[in-house]
Amino acid sequence: MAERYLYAKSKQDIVVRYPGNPILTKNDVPLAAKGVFNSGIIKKKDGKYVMLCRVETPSMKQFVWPADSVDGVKFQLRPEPIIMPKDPEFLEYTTGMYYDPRVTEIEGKYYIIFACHSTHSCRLGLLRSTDMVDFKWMGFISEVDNRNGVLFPEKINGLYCRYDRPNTSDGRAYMWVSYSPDLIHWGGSKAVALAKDEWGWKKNGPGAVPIKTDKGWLIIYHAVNVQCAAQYVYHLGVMLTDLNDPSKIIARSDSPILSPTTDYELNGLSYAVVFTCGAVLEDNREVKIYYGGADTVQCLATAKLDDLIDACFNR
Ligand code: BMA
Repeated sequence: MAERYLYAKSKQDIVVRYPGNPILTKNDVPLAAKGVFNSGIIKKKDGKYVMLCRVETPSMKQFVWPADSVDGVKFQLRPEPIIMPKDPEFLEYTTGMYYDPRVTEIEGKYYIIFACHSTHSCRLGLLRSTDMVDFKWMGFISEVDNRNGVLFPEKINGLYCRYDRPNTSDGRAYMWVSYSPDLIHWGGSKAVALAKDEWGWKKNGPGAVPIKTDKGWLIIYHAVNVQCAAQYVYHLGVMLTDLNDPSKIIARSDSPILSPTTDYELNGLSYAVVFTCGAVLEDNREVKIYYGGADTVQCLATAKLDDLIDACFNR
């Protein structure tokens, strides 16, 4: 038991919180907001970062709001959020709740998967952009009760690949992989990672866009345990999957790499949440992990890529 605790402690130490956290709060949003969190991120070829922020207003309206940065730390929200599609398919479905965007660059184009709510529960929607300024609606890409869609940055065996998190009838949820020839029609679905660890027995789901390494795809995911009968606690974990078959787990950390412990992770619109929608691998092999704290503020932490890989092997 003592050994296990020491393990967890050392793993959490490999992820270093940015001392100036949170990097964005509701005060940075150009309208009355309750929170800004769970933001997707992309570092473009020109070295500039664009974050797609989840902004929530006091009346529970949600916006996907771009923010720019030259250093990946200081972000400035643009004057306007992304104008959501006028497409009849979209308008008929949505209740104005869309959130948790993930941005993936594939073959020079940017694709954004986000969760979209309606009376039929949650589905995944897809936007495309060539410049991270204009965004084009591509359609819904899942049935209902599915969220946390994340695209891989390249095709695998000639097909686009994604992880997502459909709910299961027992009230639990875990990561699945699916494939598509055109990003719209998906199949070949397979469960990847069952929710099983003590700190993630209730649910797990993809977080950041997978990072390609010579040891496999590095997956930074969220994992949930329930404390005191009703309290969900969201952690981050890491695993490595096979480069040609992302349903095969090569190695998986047996303890979280980040758990809610600071005030801005424990206290907010929700209690005890760290939740990532994006990470950036820098040239010096530092990984910037962007994460929401307590469903209220946007935070940043860093880790060395090699430490994250070692964590997967429980080294
Ligand atoms: C998940 C998602 C996230 C949220 C998290 C914690 O299911 O809905 O948007 O951050 O719950 O509340």
